[in-house]
Amino acid sequence: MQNDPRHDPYRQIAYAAAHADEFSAAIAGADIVPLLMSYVQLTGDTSLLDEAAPHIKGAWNYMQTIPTTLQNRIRAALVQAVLDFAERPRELPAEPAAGDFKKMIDVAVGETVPPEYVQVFREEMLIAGRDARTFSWRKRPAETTLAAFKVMIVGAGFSGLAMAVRLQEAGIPYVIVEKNAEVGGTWLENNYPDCGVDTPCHFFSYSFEPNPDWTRYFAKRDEILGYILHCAKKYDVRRHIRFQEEVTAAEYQADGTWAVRTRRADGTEANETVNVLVTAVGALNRPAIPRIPGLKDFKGPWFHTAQWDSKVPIKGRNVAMIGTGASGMQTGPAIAPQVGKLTIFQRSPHWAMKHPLYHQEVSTGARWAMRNVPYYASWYRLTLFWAASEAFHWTLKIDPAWPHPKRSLNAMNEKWREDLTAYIMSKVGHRKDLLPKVIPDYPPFGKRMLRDNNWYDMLLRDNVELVAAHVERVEADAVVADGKRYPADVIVLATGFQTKRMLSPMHIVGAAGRSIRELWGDEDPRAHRGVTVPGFPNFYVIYGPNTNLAHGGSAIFQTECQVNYIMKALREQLESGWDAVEVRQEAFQQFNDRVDGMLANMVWTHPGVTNWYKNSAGRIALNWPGRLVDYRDVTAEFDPAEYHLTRTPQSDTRAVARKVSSGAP
Ligand code: N01
Repeated sequence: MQNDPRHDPYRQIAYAAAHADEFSAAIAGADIVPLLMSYVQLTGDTSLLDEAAPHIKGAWNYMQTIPTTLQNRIRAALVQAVLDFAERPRELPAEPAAGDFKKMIDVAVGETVPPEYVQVFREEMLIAGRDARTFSWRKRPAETTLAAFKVMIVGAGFSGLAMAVRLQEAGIPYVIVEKNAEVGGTWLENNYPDCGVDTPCHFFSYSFEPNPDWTRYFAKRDEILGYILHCAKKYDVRRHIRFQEEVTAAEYQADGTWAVRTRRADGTEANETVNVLVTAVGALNRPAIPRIPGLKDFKGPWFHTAQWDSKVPIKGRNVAMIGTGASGMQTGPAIAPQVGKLTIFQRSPHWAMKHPLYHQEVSTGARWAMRNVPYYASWYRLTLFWAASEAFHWTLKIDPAWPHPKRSLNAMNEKWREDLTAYIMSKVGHRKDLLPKVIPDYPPFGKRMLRDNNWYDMLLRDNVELVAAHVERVEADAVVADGKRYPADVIVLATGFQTKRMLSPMHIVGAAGRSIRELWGDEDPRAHRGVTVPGFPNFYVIYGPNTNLAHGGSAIFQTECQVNYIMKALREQLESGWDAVEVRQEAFQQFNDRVDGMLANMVWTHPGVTNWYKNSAGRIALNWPGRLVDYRDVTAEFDPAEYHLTRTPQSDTRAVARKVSSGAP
């Protein structure tokens, strides 16, 4: 990852200079703010920055009004700077001077960001093609120590692969056990019509593997899966993956190892011993199939969006779709033009916003710039980091003095409500029958904010009916809601995932013989820093409790934070020769008290809201309450004082090593 030639500014300069006409033509269609930052970083000349600053009002690329004449000057100055560097090669500064960097960030996003962002942006941006998160040993263990150690990762989705990449970098042996026949996790499994991401994908990608070739700002499933496949191949992870094998159980052993039981697709079972178990199974992995009476007796096909059956014909048929979350928002508008009738059953409406880039393709000029203009892709990613999360996190906090606590949280949230309502009115305002069904009564962001995928336009179609009523039962050929029968040939369940029964159905048993289910129950998972659990030594969870981002941001950022933390824990273990690393109860408690305190005034706890983050006691078990930069801080360092670090009494490391390498239970 270090010094990847694709992001090497020297290579980019040489290429751009050698293709000067192409360069000028391409950047005419690229975004002006990252071009400006490229120029400033290349030259150190901040004069154009000062001129442009008053015209940049926000971090999305459509939030700038830089006059054309100034834009032309910026583009010309950049071309000149690149040609000049190519003609008189010299050393580029590793990164902008400290004061300039902060100033550049502020101008790029159109507001003054708190100083703590400088460090996180440095890590995110791959400045000068350098991966700031590269793993390094303080005192590299002996090769024999490393060779005798083994980590098992459960799952080869985004998280499992990120973990694998870093383990590989450190030279720590590992295996990935993956239940599917291919990598990709949720992005492999979910293949419903129009499935895609609602986080801008230049940010929804690994920091160490920027993809200059995204064809859309919000990519669809096949392109995302293609990216994951590319990463698995490029980082040579595939040979460590055992496909079509599922971890069914894992039990911690007195010698500090985990005895893991797996089941292969052919039904055979195997046992294996490893030193460390890392679960990377995601939270949106096990479909939630609602217990609707009669569903099993429905005579037509029915399936969950995450198990879309493309062999089932839907053309011209009566399709009933239950659920109107992110999956339904994409599926419904995609299938409505094909089906005979689409009846949508909505339990509660979601807020959905229009995003100018949601349906747009990335211009060829911008793609050229991502690949060939030094620093462009990094600065573009930085603006997204801000725009898609940090810029508005503060607006999700409940203002205790706010006079309209039922419908909104604070003045800014009320403004969101007004704007979103106006948008809905602009779409379906003339349909008095629809309006009361589609305007939520809870504050915006209480459930995950959706991007309008032509949902409201779809509702206006003659062959679409929105039923805002309780689904009572399913009959052989119909769905019954509030006493009325709605004929159906096919039922689509867009009903989400079993998010709170985390790590289910794996049976994971910790040090005192206590299972994770006994500890967490069905809906109250908790972990230290989202990653470690008392009583479960040498065990790490990625996308664990209270790590989900519900306001925006990128789940991959969170994953990289967790991987960084786990790597530092492993470093401590391997450099110091500990057999067991187990979080202390007090540290865990303190962290969880802090998280619960932070959550107490966040929108998801609002009493009028139901969402997949909240358990029946009202506790938010899934979400990280803070900003991304806060989670980065929480996971930046591994503090040994928070852990019991032990050598087991029977610590004959050679015996353990023999056991691990033989795989014996
Ligand atoms: O699931 P959901 P999802 N009877 O839980 C309804 C990510 N994602 O798969 O809101 C009737 O949000 C339920 O009703 P209610 C993203 O993080 C991202 O759509 O509980 N209805 C709701 O309408 C997202 O948040 C993308 O009242 C029932 C729906 O089913 C997460 O995945 C795309 C019901 C479930 O919505 C989950 O999204 C897809 C019942 N018995 C997913 N049970 C993008 O990036 C449930 N519902 C674009």
